[in-house]
Amino acid sequence: MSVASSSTSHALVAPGPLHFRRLRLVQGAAPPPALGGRWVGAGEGALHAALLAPEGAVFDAWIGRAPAEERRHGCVRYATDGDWLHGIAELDDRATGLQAAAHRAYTDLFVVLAAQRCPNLLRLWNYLADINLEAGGSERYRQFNAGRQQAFVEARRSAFEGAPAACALGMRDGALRVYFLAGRRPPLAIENPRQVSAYRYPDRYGPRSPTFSRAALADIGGGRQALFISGTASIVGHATVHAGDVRRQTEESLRNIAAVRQVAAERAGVEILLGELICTVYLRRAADLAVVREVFESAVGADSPAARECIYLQADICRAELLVEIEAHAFVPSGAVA
Ligand code: 3EB
Repeated sequence: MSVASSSTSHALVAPGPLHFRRLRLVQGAAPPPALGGRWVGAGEGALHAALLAPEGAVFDAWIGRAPAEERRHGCVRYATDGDWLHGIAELDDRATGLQAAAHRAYTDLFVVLAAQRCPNLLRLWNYLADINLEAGGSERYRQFNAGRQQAFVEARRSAFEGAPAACALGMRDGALRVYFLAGRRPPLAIENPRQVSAYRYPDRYGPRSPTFSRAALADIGGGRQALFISGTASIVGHATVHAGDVRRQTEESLRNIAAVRQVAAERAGVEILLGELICTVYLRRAADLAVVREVFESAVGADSPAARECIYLQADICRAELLVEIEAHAFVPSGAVA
């Protein structure tokens, strides 16, 4: 990878660099020229979840080579620079039910990707209302899992080993929303040795398993690679641990992140520092903010970039006993190992 070649075919030419910025913005400010991203707190199409900290609004921006115009297909809005693609599939699930809406959103998203130069998913962020609600005989998260997995299988996408990194959170209301980031090259899927792979969860967690890997490692051009760590909670093996204890759940989530980081660092051939992670912490109960923040900041270092950059959102986690979930990504130099 460090050896430059003058005779590579066009298909092997390295992509332009992908950049990320977590921007704090005042309400009404124009979004920066990004491929796309996620507004929280306030801003155009912000998540239907309270931003507990920091105050104001945050835009998580994915930035390519040049500003790109927004295009549409079905329920998907997206923009691409030819090397990277960011999009949002958004669909009101009230008329059709959530399983059909998830199936439709993912089917549209896969049609968009199949027609692009960058068909490989790097990361997915799933948001849906009332995630733990029992509706029509099953929990809405399970309905979502059924529709999502069916769309992956029909599109001949990896629904098990090699599934993309993801998260799935419950919003206070609103349509199903799936944010996605894709590139030209497939990332390397990474699992957590402390946890059963989510796509192998036993069926007591639902007839169709969740479709995600614990993390993904991707070359993002410019001599850097990105580690995308999926939503990570207090699950060991496949069991929820520390029910009712938000402090212990936060500590266990951080142990899971440490385990994923360790595997990823071996694969990446470089160190991945905890204090350099860009994290989003989802809390079921706003009142837990102080405890979760204290545990998080003492783990990452109160003066670290991770503590400074972290955002805390109120959201429901996909198992009713879970009180906290942490997702993260990190950027590191490309390793010595090709
Ligand atoms: C878990 O580990 C917690 O359904 O896409 C984390 C990350 C979770 C992604 C998803 C769910 C998802 O099972 C929940």
